[in-house]
Parts: sequence; structure tokens; C-alpha cells
Amino acid sequence: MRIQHEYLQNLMERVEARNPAEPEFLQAVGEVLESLTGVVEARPEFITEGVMDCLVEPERIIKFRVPWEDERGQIHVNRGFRVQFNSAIGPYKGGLRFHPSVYEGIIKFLGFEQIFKNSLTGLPIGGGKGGADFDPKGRTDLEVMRFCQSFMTELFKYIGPDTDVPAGDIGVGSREIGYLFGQYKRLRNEFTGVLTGKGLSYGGSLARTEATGYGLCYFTDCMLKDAGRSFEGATVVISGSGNVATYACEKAAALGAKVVAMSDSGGYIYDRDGIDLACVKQLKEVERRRISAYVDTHPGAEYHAGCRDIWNIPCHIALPCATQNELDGRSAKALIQNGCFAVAEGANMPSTPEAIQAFQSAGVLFAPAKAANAGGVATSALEMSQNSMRFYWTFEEVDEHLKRIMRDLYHNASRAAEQYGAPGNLAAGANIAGFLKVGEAMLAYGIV
Ligand code: NDP
Ligand code: 2IT
Repeated sequence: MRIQHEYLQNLMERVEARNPAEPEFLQAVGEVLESLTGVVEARPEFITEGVMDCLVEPERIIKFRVPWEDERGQIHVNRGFRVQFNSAIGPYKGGLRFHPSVYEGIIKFLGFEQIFKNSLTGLPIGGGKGGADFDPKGRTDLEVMRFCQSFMTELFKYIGPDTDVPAGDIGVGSREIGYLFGQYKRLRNEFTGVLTGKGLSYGGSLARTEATGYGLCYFTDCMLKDAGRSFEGATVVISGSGNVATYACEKAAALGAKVVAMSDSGGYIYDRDGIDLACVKQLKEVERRRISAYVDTHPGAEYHAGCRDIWNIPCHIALPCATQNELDGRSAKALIQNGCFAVAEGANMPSTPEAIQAFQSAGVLFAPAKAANAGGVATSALEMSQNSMRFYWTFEEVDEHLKRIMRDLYHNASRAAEQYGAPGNLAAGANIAGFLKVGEAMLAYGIV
């Protein structure tokens, strides 16, 4: 990628040289730097005061060994990470991902994205991310507990309710958060809001489970309405069948859409009658089985092995909610040819740069991840507020806050895009609006 601005292009080259073999991180940084050209032209102090150079370098990276014993007595050693990227506007905040594909570059890309996303929520949270190359699939509850306890036995030294507040991401849901929180509490002898996504019996927030998927639909709804469209009567394809996909499906259907496809890492289901979400929840959340089992009870539906072709299914709205780079240029072309008019990213960086380019040139409405999926972390911040107050809000109260946050976020990103000469480009607008607050705080601190 070539960035038009000379200093930013030069900075990008230095980032490439310092972070070789981390393509996801370079992709995330390149996309942000490119959209900040107008900002640094108007405010050169972001360059001269060192803000841009600091922005692309994590404040701290913690990398550790996670040894644990499985039920057969075999010892495993995984690698754990926490990237504390930027604390300019609040304690580091971001999820933990447990997936075999995790390495430093993935956590750095996610931590970097989190800085701007968290800033966009308008709430006081910095950017961080963590995880491990551990695969919870096929592991017993006991094994997952042992892994989580070993992971936290190292991580607890570096986190705290005013320092760094992890949460869930791929492979980390309420079961893992419970084990992690229990171990933190035991090691510190403190009951604090050090993690979010907690169970309701020990300080979790109502509506946090639903928040990312619901927030994605609230954001998309604003974007659609501005363009004279809506979810009502639309056909929707959603990739993934985890936390984000499940609640995106629930809300899209509540807003009048018909969701016809969902997937997991093995393949996708296509149900022309509309996905039976209760069945998907039972299979994925409760029984922890493969989505292929859906067709056993829904003979009218189809199962196809492999994930990519889900984007060949005709739809009006596509919601990629599984993982990074799951939607490439070829898939984007198929969506466009089939009449798709909006794409909103529930996952982090699910569209490749080629796909984004294709959507934008074809006039497809495009909601970028760091804006569209910010409802999860925003509600995590609401969980932190409730923990600090030692109080709780009702589901409806949290949901109302979430709606307002997503609406404001949409308008802020939209306005920033317009102000910096890219009207309608929410990807640029989100990067600009997210950056400005963090950049101002970094300027205020001087060189730190
Ligand atoms: P879950 O672990 O609950 O679900 C992940 C889903 O994606 C599963 O269906 C999984 O399939 C599928 N998946 C995972 N990896 C791959 C892969 N390499 N190829 C194809 N499918 C894959 O995670 P979440 O729903 O929490 O996260 C999904 C995305 O949303 C991630 O990008 C995450 O970073 C992002 N996100 C999550 C937030 C949250 O609050 N949870 C907030 C904002 C963003 P399988 O079951 O087979 O593994
Ligand atoms: O990518 C994300 O924003 C998350 N996984 C949620 C982070 C959080 O702290 O709730």
C-alpha cells in the first residue's frame, strides 16, 4: 500500500521494517494511517510532537508461558499475550482471544484497532488485547479451567480495574471469564471489576452478552435509514455462529429482516425459510457442537463445508461476524453482483482491503468494524461503571445507553468523514474521529 502523505508513508515503511511477518498488524496500521492524511495536514503537531510515531508502537507487550495438564496427565505449554497498546484516554480495555491462530501479530492488530474503537464509544477506555494459542475446542470444562487458571496466574500481575480490564473475544465466553475472574480474585484477594463479560451473579452487566450483535444492528439501522433503506424485509447473511453472530441474528430478525445463512469454522448453513436461531443457540452455546448438525432437524436447509462460499448466497445485507479477512475481493464481487446494498462488520477486520475497495466503488454502504462492533466494548465500559458504583442497571437501561452510544457513534463517524473531505466514507470517518480524541490526549501529556 502507498500512502499519499510523505511522512505517513515513511512511518509506514518503518512500521513494516520493525514488525516483519505480522501482516494483520501492518494491514490495520496501513488502513488507519492512510485515512489520517487530512488530519496531519491540518494539524502537523501530531507529527512534530511525536504522536504518530508513538501511536504505532504498543506501550507494553507482555508475553508468557502457560503450562497446564490435561485430563490424561499430559503437559501442554501454550503462549499467552497481553498487548497494552495505548492508555491515553483510560485503562487498557479489550478482549482475550483463545484460538490456535493467535500469535503476537494478531494480538497487536486487535489491540491497535481497539484504541480507535474504544475512543469512538465516547467512554474513558484505552486500547489493549490479549489471548493465547490455546484451542478450547474439544477440551473438557476441567481442562479449560486449568488453562484459564494458569493463564491468569501470570496475567494478574499486569492488570487491574484502573490499569487494564480484559474481556472475551473468540474462544473466550462466560465460562472462561468465570474461571479467569475466580483465579484473579483468589490471587489478589480483591473483588473488583477487573474483567468484563462477567456472569450476572458476580458483577456482570445485563445486556453485555447481547451488546456486540445488538449494537451492530443499531449502527447498521442508522446507516440504512440515512440512505433511505432499512432491515425491514431485507435478506441477511451472517457469518459465524458465536457471540456476535448470534445476537446480530436475533436483532436483525427483530428489526424485520430474514437471516438465511450462518456459519462456523467448518462450513455454513443456508435456510431459505429463515434461520431457526433457537436451534443454532442450542447447538453452539449449549451443546458446543458443529453447525452442520442444524440440517439433522431442518431437512429443508442445506449445509456446505467450507466458509468462503457463504458470500455467494444472494442477500441485501451482509454481516461478517466470524474472523479477520474472511471476506475477500472475490466474495465482495459476488455480493455486489447479487444485489447486496450494505455490509456491516461484526468481526474485527473481516473484509480485506480489496473487498472494502470493491464495496466503496460499487456504492455499497459499508460499516467498518471499529465503529459497527463497538457496542460490545461500550457495554463493557458500562459494566465497569456499574461495578464502580456497586450498583446495576436494568436490561432496558443498558440497552437504551447502547442505542444512544451507537447512534452518536454513527453520527460522529459520518460527520468526521464529511469534515475531512470523504463524505459517506465511514471507514475513514471512524479512523479520524477515533484518532482525534486519543491524539489530543497524547499531545496534552507531552513526550511520555
Ligand atoms: P466466538 O468464539 O463466540 O465465535 C466465533 C465464531 O467465528 C464461531 O462461529 C467460529 O466457528 C467462527 N470462527 C472463528 N475463527 C474462524 C476462522 N478462522 N474461520 C472461520 N470461522 C471462524 O467469538 P465472537 O463471536 O466473540 O467473535 C467473533 C468476531 O467478533 C471476532 O472477530 C471478534 O474479535 C469480534 N468481536 C467480538 C466482540 C465480543 O464482544 N465478543 C466485540 C467486538 C468484536 P467455530 O465455532 O467453528 O470456532
Ligand atoms: O473486539 C472487541 O471489542 C471485544 N472483543 C470486546 C472487548 C471488551 O473489552 O468488551
